[in-house]
Amino acid sequence: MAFILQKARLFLSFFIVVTFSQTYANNGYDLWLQYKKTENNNLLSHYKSTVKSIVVFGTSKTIEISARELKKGLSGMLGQTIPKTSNIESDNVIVISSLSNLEKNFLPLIENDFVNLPDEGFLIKSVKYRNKNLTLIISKNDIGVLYGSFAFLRLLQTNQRIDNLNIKDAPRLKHRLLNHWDNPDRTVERGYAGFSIWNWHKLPEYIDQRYIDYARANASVGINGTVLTNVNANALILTPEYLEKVEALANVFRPYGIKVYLTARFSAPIQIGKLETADPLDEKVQQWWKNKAKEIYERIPDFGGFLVKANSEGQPGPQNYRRNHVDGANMLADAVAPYGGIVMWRAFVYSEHDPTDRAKQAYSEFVPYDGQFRNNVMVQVKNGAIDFQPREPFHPMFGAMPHTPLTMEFQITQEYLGFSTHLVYLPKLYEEVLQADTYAQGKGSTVAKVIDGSLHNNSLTGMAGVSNIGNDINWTGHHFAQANWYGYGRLAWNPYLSAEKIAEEWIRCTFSNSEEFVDTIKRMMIKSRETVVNYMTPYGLHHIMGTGHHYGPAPWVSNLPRPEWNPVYYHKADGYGIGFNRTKSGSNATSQYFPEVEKMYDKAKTTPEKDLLWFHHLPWDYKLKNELTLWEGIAMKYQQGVNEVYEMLTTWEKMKKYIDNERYNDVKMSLEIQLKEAKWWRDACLLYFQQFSEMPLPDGVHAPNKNLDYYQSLKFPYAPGRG
Ligand code: GCV
Repeated sequence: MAFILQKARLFLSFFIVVTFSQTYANNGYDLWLQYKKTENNNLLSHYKSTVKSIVVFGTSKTIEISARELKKGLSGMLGQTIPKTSNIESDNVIVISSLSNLEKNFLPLIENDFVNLPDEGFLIKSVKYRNKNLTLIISKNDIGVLYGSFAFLRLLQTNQRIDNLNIKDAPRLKHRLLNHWDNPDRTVERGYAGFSIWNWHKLPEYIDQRYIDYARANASVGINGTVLTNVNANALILTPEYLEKVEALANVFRPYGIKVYLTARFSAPIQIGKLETADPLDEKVQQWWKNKAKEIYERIPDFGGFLVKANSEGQPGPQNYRRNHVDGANMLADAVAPYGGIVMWRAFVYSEHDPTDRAKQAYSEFVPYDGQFRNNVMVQVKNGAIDFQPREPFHPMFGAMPHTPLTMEFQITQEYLGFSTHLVYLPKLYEEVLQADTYAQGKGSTVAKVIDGSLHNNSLTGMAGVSNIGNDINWTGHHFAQANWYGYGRLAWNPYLSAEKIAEEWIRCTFSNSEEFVDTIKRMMIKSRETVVNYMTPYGLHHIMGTGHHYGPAPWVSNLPRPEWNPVYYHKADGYGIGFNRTKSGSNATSQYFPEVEKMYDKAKTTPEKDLLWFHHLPWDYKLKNELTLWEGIAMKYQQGVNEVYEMLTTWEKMKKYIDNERYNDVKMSLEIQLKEAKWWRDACLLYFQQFSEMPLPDGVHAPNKNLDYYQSLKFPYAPGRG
């Protein structure tokens, strides 16, 4: 009897452990590819009756991966194994194939759909064939099949019906890249999710499963390139020892449609090539780069090209040799051109020797070169003219270089937005920039149209996202930061998608399809970007964070050697008021915009209030649209930001029943940190600015319980992300 009881107990505890871990443990490693069994019974039976097996044409690795993904995803979501079969006569089959491998009989069913379908595009179509119901996932080339498979799975993940499908989709941008600011020692500049996922020491022999999972996750949202190394570059990566490691990664990524790119340190010919100069007009230097490109392409025939940060923040560049950006970019472009490679030359430049407004410098330096770059050069421009602030007006370079392909650089890692402890849904920020109207060719000339090439008829198009990925188990440090990786990828695929639609997709794929949960969390995510602006930099304030690490508020900093490194340079608070005058009577940065935009920004009354202090220095008693004085408005926004974080926390708590314990607790702890830090921003900034406004805090704004000295004394020598 005792024996039986013991057995029963053992069984029971096994059962509890299994059930518990399946239901409640989720460390987030699977990202948005959770593939949980469909909970809605009607949909489940619809899926089961529509999908019985998978037929695969083609044998490439990409096709194999597509078939494996479909099998995994469908089996998970249908709760039963979906087999591969070779019988095309069966009913309710998913057929995957590229056009060239497709069984001839199917061609008449889809041929017309392929007119004008770009290379990586795909078709998902429900058809009748010999009285049988089939779903075709067909593409021009194999990678489109993988994209189509993920798109099909997403339909089930987001609880949509899968009969009567006729979906045609293709990426709007050609180069959809992640930029890793990862160093050879595995530190990540501005990385807040652990160390770099590239284990250079163990490469090329040791292929971490993470590399494969990374490629899979990227392919699932259409990312097709990755710059492995930091733009603050180390020439070592171009040595044979490291290129062998890069080659190993390229081999892993290739079947997922992902090309590798490297950052090129401009002084590499000196550092690793033993030349005396890196002058781009020196023939030996040019030959060195040509040889280097040949060496790389011999190893990696589909190598994407180089990303370069030159003459910026201490990086070497052509100006060290009295040459210019065109000379530097074109030299590298010539080296990779024979192999189809590209050069992404960054426009993030500003100089301590240039006394003009930092916000004007990139435009002034680059726009005169329009049309002079080789046709395999893209100029990579950050979304705003300063540096990935919680809010910046769009960069005036967009629209201003009609003869030069511009690629958009967004930051996914949250350097200025609370690292990986603050819940901030960034696609809202990306959308705001992409939808901004440059007026370059009249009304409707959005930034999205500049970067997708439609405005100026460019075919070389792209988007770069500074990665937030590290070796944390959940990849991005915060579970909700995964949504920023996901959302970036979706917008790089189609910059016209709405942030709201993307949020909804992500929530359904990552957490739950329960309508209450989806609606509530979507609202929370959509609002979260404005919330961080409210408690950090309301009304267009910017660059008032801590020095170096950029952690927390420090609007008081004024002692750094370069003027434009100091927060006081940006907010200019004084007894009269606050804000940076960038109008005609100030730095005249507004003149870099097209006339309609310039006119709007040149007057405080026509400037959207969200950008007010970016462009105007206004008195503390300036009347806002809501009748509050500027001082009151600023104080109220800081308080509102804090209140909104508190709301996020309570919202999350209310949603507990929909979430596994592990992710619930992780996010809750981060929200508690976010709340603490939002209060810190509010109190430190208001105490500091109050010295100038000399006005009382309005009703409803919480009085700080520490003094300014306390906030000014805080030091964070070990804040993460210093690289
Ligand atoms: C990689 C900012 C960041 C730097 C970054 C730089 C850039 O200045 O603080 O860490 O350097 O932008 O984008 O090059």
